[in-house]
Amino acid sequence: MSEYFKGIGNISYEGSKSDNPLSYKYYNPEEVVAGKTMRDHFKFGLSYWHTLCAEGVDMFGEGTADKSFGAACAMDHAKHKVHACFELLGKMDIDYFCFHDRDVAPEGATLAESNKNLDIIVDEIEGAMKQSGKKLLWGTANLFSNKRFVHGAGTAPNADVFAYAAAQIKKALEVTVRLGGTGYTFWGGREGYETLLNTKMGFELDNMARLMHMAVEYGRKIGFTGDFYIEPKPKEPMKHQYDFDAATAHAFLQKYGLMGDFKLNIEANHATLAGHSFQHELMYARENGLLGSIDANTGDLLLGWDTDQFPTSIYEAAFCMLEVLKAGGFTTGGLNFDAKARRGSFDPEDIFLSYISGIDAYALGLKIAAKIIEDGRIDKFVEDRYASYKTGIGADIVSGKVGFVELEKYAIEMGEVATNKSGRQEYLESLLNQIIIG
Ligand code: XLS
Ligand code: CA
Ligand code: CA
Repeated sequence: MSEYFKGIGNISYEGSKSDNPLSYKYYNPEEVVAGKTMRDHFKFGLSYWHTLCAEGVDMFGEGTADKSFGAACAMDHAKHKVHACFELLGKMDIDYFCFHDRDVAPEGATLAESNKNLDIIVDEIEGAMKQSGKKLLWGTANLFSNKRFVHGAGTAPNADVFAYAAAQIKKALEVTVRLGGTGYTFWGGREGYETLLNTKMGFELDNMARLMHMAVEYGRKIGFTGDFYIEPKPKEPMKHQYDFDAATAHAFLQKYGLMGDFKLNIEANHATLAGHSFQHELMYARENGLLGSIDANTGDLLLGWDTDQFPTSIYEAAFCMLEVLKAGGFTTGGLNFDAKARRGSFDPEDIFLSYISGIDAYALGLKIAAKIIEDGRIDKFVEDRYASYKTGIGADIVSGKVGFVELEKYAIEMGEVATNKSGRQEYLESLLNQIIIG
């Protein structure tokens, strides 16, 4: 088997004093934090599309990174990508990967040919998985790149496109089950609209739900026991995407009776595009039992689009891991780096350096999150802030004992609200720094 990343050996934990750029400074996979090894907490995943496919093309320029892996033709290229992927997983000690059907195998002239191509490459992936012990976190179908999906897939105005999308998901589900994936993601890149002048919004949403019900029915039939995920994103490429944010996806799942089979795959960059913080989306998902998996990355606030950069902010990583710890950890999901090195970082080595930057940031984030919980002062502050609901009139409100009539009587007798306590935002922000630095 050829080696694609020659001269780069296994990346291992060398500690924070190491000056070897090709080592983990904080991620020590077997170190126990908050009762579990770091490896088990994170279930780190590699994104096939960015890592093996993206060559740094942007709207204004061609690729800068060579990801041809010395291949002669499309199918040969696909095979080389599989082995390059497993070399990276092995060298970086990453246990999981995620892919779209079209990332791994080229689209053929017909759907039957595309399926055949996929089967050939999935054989290759299955072999590499058996040999290495690496696992599939989630699978998905690319229902946004081909021009047939110009007006959407499940929400397309053309029923033939709906049928094609359904067929593609059927195959992607079969592949996910075959490879033991524990999640299946719906990211609706084209499921939205450019103008309401030509759009039946309600009908499109009904159709999206029809497609998802078909996926659940078929998936369960062929033995998929994992979770389906909706990955919210408000826009880009469409002006408006229906899975706008966690709360919108939640309302959709409830309306169409899909709760139970679906959870959410929360991506940091999509949260900020929706005008939320990453933590907001994660907290919303956790508090509603919907925290399924995470696409870890970051945007750039000055650019304002979906730049899918590797995350290096330890604050963001800490807030994220705080939600994961409070949720009791991942079940089917994990932490997939849906991220790519910048266009200017085009050396093969940059793939390693960028994963190291994200993985180390999350290792620090986990440790900070565990410290926040162990310290307990922030959680206690929040508990105390709502203490008035534990006794007296507050307890009566929560238990449903009182309504407007009783509350009016209470308010009249009370006169004015006697005390309102400070929210102490600045104190909490500096306490957080104190907990981090110690
Ligand atoms: C694009 C999305 C996509 C999904 C999978 O913005 O992040 O890559 O994660 O289809
Ligand atoms: Ca994503
Ligand atoms: Ca993204």
